[in-house]
Amino acid sequence: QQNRSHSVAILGAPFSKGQKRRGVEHGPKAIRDAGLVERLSNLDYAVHDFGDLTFKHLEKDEHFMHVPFPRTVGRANKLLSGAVSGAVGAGHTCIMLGGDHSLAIGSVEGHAQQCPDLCLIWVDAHADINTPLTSPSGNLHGQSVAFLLKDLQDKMPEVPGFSWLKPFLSARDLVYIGLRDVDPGEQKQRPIHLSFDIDAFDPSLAPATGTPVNGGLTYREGIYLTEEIHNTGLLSVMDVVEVNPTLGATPEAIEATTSLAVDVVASALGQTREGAHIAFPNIPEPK
Ligand code: EXY
Ligand code: MN
Ligand code: MN
Repeated sequence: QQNRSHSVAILGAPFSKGQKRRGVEHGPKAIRDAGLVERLSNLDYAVHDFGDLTFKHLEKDEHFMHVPFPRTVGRANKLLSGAVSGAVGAGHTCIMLGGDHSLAIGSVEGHAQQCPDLCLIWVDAHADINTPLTSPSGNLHGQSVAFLLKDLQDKMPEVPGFSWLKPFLSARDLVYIGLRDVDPGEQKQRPIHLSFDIDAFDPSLAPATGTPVNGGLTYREGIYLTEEIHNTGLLSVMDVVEVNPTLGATPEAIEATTSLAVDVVASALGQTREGAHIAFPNIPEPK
């Protein structure tokens, strides 16, 4: 694929106010500590680690209906949007390390500033398409998609902190997984935004996350999916969210989750299970 010597931007977003469990703000450090930069460098990418964004917790931020921290979440996403837009505008493929999944609002919005024709692939145990009026928990990480979709505009109240955001995505810009018969003329070359919630995997593989649900993706299914996305050559931004290193029962459980996060990023960026197709110019011979 085209990606050799292509540049990758890594953007840490240590933010957890889109849900009520603390710890997911340590996701970026945990994924870096699991060796992300080295893995991508070994795939021949020029890796630019932009470090972590600094988010402000607003003191005065009353609930909106039963939604906690609306202004804090809105402001964090506005900041993230600018950072993702800047990274994509500078020509990088951008990897956003969350943090909770409310961050997809700003990540996708910033991506869309540079690539208005993007399509969105949402890999998750959850649909994250509640509105404040349908949400059982109030948590914004379960509502990200509703903020993005034009189709839901008349179902969405005005949430404080989000006046900067105009919904821009159509339901048809969200990808289906499982299509089996697509004609050549139906294929569209569009930049892909892959929003990968680690809780899409089975909890036996990704235990260190806040809302695990049994019956998730196997390792093979998850890696197959990211390999196929790499093969399109169209990956532009990827979110990896909901890794919570404080929630593993054992150090092994935490390590399993963080190294899985590194594996899906490496796979989305072209690491293949049979080897990375980096040419060996001369096979060494014994003297
Ligand atoms: N659907 C539930 C809610 O809206 O509260 C649970 C959402 C969990 C969201 C997780 C991270 O993907
Ligand atoms: Mn999610
Ligand atoms: Mn989820």
